Amino acid sequence: MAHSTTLAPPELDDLCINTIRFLAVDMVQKAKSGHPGLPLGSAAMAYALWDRFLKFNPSDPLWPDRDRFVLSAGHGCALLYALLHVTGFDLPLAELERFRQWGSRTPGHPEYGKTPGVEATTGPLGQGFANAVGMAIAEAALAARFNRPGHQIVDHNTYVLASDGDLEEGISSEAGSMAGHLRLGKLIVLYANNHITIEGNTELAFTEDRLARFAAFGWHVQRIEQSNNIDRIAHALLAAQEETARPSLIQVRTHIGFGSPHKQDTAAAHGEPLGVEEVRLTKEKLGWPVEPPFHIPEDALEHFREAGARGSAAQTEWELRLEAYAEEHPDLAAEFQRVLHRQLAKSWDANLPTFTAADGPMATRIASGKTIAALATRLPEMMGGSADLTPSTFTSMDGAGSFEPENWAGRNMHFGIREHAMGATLNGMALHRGLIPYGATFLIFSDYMRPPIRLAAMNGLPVIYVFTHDSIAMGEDGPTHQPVEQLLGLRSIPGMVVIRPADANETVAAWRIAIERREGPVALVLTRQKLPVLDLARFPGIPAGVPLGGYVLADSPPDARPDIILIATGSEVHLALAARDRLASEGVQTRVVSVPSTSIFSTQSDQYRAKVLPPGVPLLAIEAGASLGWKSYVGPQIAVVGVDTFGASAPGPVVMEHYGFTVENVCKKTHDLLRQIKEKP
Ligand SMILES: Cc1ncc(C[n+]2csc(CCOP(=O)(O)OP(=O)(O)O)c2C)c(N)n1
Repeated sequence: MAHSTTLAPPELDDLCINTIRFLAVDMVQKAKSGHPGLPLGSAAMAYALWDRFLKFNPSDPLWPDRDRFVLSAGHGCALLYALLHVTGFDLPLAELERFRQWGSRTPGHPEYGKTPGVEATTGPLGQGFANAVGMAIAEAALAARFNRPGHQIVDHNTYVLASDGDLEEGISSEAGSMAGHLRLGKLIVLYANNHITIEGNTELAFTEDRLARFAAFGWHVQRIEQSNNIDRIAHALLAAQEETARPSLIQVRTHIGFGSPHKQDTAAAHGEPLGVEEVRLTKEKLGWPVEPPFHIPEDALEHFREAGARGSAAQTEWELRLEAYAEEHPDLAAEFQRVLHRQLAKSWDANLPTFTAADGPMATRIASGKTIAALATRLPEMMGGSADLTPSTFTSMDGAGSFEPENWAGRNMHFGIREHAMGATLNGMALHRGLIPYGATFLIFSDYMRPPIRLAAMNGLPVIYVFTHDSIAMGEDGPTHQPVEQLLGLRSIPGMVVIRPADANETVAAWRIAIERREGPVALVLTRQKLPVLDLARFPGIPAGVPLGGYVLADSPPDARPDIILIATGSEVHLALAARDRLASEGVQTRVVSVPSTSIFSTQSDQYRAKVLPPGVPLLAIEAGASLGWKSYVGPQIAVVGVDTFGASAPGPVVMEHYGFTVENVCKKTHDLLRQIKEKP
C-alpha cells in the first residue's frame, strides 16, 4: 500500500530526484568508471517507489516483512547506493566517494552481504529479475504456511528495477513465464525502457512488443511514456499493488543519461563517466549546483530520512502483530522464527535411513529419494523440485503437494524445463529466507544453470542441487547427455561443495552435509545406475568419513604402507574395491580411498590428508569424468582412469567398458604406474 503520509510538494520531489541523480553521477565521475546513464534516467521512478511505496527500515535492513527491492540492472548500482545513503542505511557518504574502490562497500555491481540494503548480487543481466521471482515464491509459500485468519505476518511485495538487457536475456522469459503461471501477484517490475544498450539503439536487436510478451505470460502490464512524472508512476504502482492475481510489469519510457546535453539517449551515457565538462553541463541543465560534488540539500535529506522513519514505524507495527500472533499461535510463531533463522528442527535427522547389503543394489538417485522422503517430514521448510525430471531425479516429497496458484502451501515445485530460471529462483528463495530450497536435473544440464550456481556460491546461499545421471554410465542417450567435464567445472567454482557419493549410505551422509551447510550451495551428484550398498557393518567408517570429504574405505593390509592408493569417487569406488581384490591376489597391496567431495577434502588439515594419502605412495585416481582435476590435485606419482573425450551412445556398462572402467584396465594401469616409478631413477 502507498504510504498515507502527505506527499512532498513537486519542487521537493524534484530536489530529491536530482539529489540521487547527481550523487550517482559524481560517484561515477570520481571513480572514473561506472554507469551514469541508467541512474539519470531511472531516478524518478526509483524515487517514486522508495518514497511512496517501498517498506524498508534502514536501521534494521533485514527485518523479515520488509519489501524486497532488486536492482536487476546491477550496472546502475550508483543509483541504489545513493538511495541507501540518503534514506539512512549504514552507508556513509565516504563510501559513496569510494565507489568501485578496493575494500569499499560500494562495489562495481551490488554484492549481497557487502552493503546493507542490497538484497541480491546482480550484474549478470536477467539474474536479479529471476531472483525476484524466487523471492516472491518464498513470500507466497511462507504466507500460505504461516498466516492465519486475522494474522497476516507475511505480507510484503517484491519490486524489481529491470533494464532492456534484463528483458533481452532468455532467463527473463523463463522466469516471467513461471511467475505468470504461478500468479505471483506481489511481484512488481519497473522496466526502464530507455531504448539503449551498449551497441546502440535497441532497434538493432530487440524489437518485440515486451508488454504483449508479458501479457501473454499472464502478467498485468502498464505503459508509461513520461519517465519523470512520478504521480503517473505512483498511480501505476498502486494499480500494480491492487492487482493481486497477476505479477505486474510497468514499462516506463526512460531516457538514458537524462539531462546530459550531449549524451542523453545515446549509448555514450551507458558505461563511462560523463566527463568533467558534461557533468557541469548536465548539472546546469537540471538546475543543480556544479560545486561541490556529492551535494545533498538539507531538505532532500530530511525528506528521504522520513521515508526511512516510516519503515521503522511499519516494522514496529509488524512486531506488535507478530506478538499477537505468537500469543494465539505460539507453536507456529516459534516455527516461523526457526525457519527464518535457518535453524534445523530438533531431531530433524531422526529418521534418516541406513542401508544394508540386504537392500540390494541401489542407484544413489534412489537412495537420495528415500532420504528426501525422510527429511521432508521433519523439515517442512524444504521446498524444491526439478526442471521436469522429477520421475528420473526422485526429488518429489510425497504428500507435500504441488506449489501451484491454487495451492501455495504445496512444497513440490514444478520449475518446468527452465533450468536457468530454476537456478536463479532457488537463489531468490534462499535470499528471502525461511525455506531450504533445492532443485534437480541431470548433471549434464547443470550447464544450463551455471550462472545462478556461480552466484549462489558467490552469495554464500544454502541452495541444494540434485544432479543425477552423473556420468557416461547413464548410457544410451549418448554423448549429449553424458556429463564429462561438469564435475570438474562445478568443483572449480569457489565456495561450491560438490559431493558424489559412492552408495546409498554415502548418499545419506551427503544429504546430511547439504542440509547442515549454511555458507553456500551443495551439489549432490548421483547415479542413474544401481550400485552395491557399502554395508556399514563392513565399512563402518562411512558416516564419519564422508563429512571429511575423503577417507580410507578399505586398507590392505591394515596399517601397513600400501604399494598404491586407489582413489575414487561415486560409482567408481566399487571398481576400485574390485580391483583391490584382484591386485591383492597379484601381490600388490592397495588402499582404497573414497573421496565423495574433493571440495571438502581439500579443506582438511595437512595432517589428515597426509594420513589418508601418505606422501610418496603412488596414486591411481578413478573417476568417470575429466581427468584434469586429479592430475593437479594429487602430485606427480599418479595415473588417472578418466574420460577426456565426449561419451558415446550405448548401454551404460558397454560405454564404461570401452572407456576403460574395468578391473582389468585398473589393474593394468596400476602395474604400469608401479613399473614406471621403479624404472625412474
Ligand atoms: C549476462 C550479461 N551479459 C552482458 C553484460 C554486459 N552488459 C552490461 S550492461 C549491458 C547492456 C546495457 O543495456 P541495458 O540493459 O538497456 O542498460 P542501460 O543501457 O539502460 O544502462 C550489457 C550487455 C552483462 N552485464 N550481463
